[in-house]
Amino acid sequence: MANILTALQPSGVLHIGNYFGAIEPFVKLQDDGNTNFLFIVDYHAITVPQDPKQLRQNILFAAATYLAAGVDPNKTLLFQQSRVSAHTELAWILNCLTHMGELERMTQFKDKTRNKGESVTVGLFDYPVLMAADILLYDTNIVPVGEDQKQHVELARDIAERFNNRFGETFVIPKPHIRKEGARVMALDDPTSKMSKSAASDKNFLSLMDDEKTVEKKIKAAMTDAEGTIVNRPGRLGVSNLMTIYELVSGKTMAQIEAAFEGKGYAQFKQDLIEQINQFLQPLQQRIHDSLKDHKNLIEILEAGAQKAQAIAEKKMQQVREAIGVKLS
Ligand code: AQP
Repeated sequence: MANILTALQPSGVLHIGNYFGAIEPFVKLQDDGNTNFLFIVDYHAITVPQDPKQLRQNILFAAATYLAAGVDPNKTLLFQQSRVSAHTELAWILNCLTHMGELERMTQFKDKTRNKGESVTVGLFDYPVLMAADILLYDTNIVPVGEDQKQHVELARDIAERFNNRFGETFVIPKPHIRKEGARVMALDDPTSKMSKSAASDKNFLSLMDDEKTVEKKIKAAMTDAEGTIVNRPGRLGVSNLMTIYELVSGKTMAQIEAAFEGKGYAQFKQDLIEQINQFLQPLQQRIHDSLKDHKNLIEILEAGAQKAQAIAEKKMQQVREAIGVKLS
């Protein structure tokens, strides 16, 4: 029995990297008699500019996607981060234990701020501390995440250990849970960087809502190399990435994929990949549409989740306030 927790930003329509990196691994752990927390980190999303109307839609869309992916609100607390104010309160306290140098070393911060000059917000810099608060509030044991978030979970562990050493045992030390294949789905148009929903070009990602024509266009344009074989080898970034996507959506192994396409070229491989992706996406999209139709139900599920989460988080905050000496008795 463990506490399992993951979260996703409503910063755009979720992509297959988010699905296979975080949502599917979470859903697989959901049935093991664990206590499950899945939330929509809207306060993380505003670390970069968001249009308020679009943000509201993205929050509902994220909730509908989780339900469509198999998240069961009877087994999982599904809620919006902004509805539980303890997340930001704990983040402030943890800020006072976190070193500037630790945040400066975060590779996601470096990637997201490249060429941005002075317009980078303090919120984006501080993002990993809010994420540490998200995790530590709920005595989390396991955090299913994509490879890109491993460094942030490790920082949460370091902060928890520091807090426990200074103020006494308060936080559980969490562990990242990273799948072997598909932990880092790369961008279709640049396989040296990860697929990202807020990328400047929509050729970067395969959205969970892409229709057949869009999938076809994106896969046909996806970067490969001059070799022309369907063989997964280190250094063949574009081809290996497409083969990984094939593996994820079809459930086949790399060896099976290599055998099926031996002696065949990119045109045939890409055509088959397009079909596999569409077969995977269409039923999921149908379920997302069905869920979105019942707007009221989505809001009720999020609200019920928030109320339960608030009660758990407030208990932990009382312990924290007492430990650091701000609670008077
Ligand atoms: N390319 C990826 N491959 C595998 N897993 C991925 N994840 C993200 N990209 C990939 C995992 O999805 C979960 C949710 O991520 P997030 O929404 O909190 O933010 P992120 O990691 O910054 O993801 P994006 O898509 O790149 O969002 P933007 O563009 O808004 O920053 C995490 O578990 C993450 O590891």
